[in-house]
Amino acid sequence: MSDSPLFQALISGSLPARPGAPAQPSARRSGGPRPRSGRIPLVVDTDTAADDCFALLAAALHERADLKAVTIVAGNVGFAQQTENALLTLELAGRDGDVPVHVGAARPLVADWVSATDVHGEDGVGGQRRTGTTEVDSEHAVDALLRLSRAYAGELVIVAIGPLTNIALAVRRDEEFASRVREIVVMGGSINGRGNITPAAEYNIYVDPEAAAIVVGAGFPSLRFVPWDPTTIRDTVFDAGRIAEIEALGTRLSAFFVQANKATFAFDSAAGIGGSTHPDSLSVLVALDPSLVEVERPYRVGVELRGELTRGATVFDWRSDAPNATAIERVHGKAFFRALTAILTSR
Ligand SMILES: [Ca+2]
Repeated sequence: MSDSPLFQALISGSLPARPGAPAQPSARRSGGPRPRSGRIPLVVDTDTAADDCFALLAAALHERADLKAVTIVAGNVGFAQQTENALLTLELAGRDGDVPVHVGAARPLVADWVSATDVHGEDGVGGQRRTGTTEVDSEHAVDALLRLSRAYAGELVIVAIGPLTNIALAVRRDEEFASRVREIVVMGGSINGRGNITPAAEYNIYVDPEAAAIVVGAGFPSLRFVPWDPTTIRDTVFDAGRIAEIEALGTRLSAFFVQANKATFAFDSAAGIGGSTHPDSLSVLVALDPSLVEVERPYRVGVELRGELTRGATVFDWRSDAPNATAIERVHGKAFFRALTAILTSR
């Protein structure tokens, strides 16, 4: 499908949007973050390893972000290690003890946990360890999500960059939860049918497809997907030249980035991608800066739960008259690189 003229026209933006879709592909479907106070109340739900860390740096340090909490979900690497990685990242950002870390679901709803240590290394941070002793908050991640959705009703933005277990549990705990969230940006799925953990499924959705199915059916006022393919592996690849640019920044955060990114860079390069990919940090930055988005279209998203070969695949129905989400199909890659390097330059 990805080689078809129709699909190529669609992803290149040369195809007119279908009737009823926004006239401009990059037009926002609904009320995105337009912060009244200039800063967006934000929660990042994360399986913290590698690019999750850089996403947390952006959330902790970007001038438009008011990071209220980090919530941890089962995913990339060992659960306790992910929590350590989040605390390490906040320490490096100078935000440990300031931004609470809440531990959430330590396994998917139904499926067995599947790690991504082959991609990100055993610990996901290249052996780096924190020096501080800040502890996690005693409140469960799902309770924190529900509380913050009430405290910032109509304003809260959630960026979900791991499997969707915590978000689905919040949806099931409180039927009004989704309606109180201004926007949720989900890193997951692919709009061209190409997965990364299986031929058909992207990792975050594959690990907990039942949770993903709950989230796409929850009625969030604005649900935006940052897909793996093609967006991430076309627009956010950092090749060796870009990694060298980051290393040359000479900051503590740039050194952290280079070390934490090494395993992913090696894996993705061996997979023929041409460098490391940064879907999680992209997800945070598009939530904060709409100008990074070049093409975004409405879809009705479904999740395959039973397919013999396709469990965990996302189906982006481009023909539906009842979209439940948008997909960010193309971003300004150079501007994204500049935005992330600005974060890495700041400390
Ligand atoms: Ca992640």
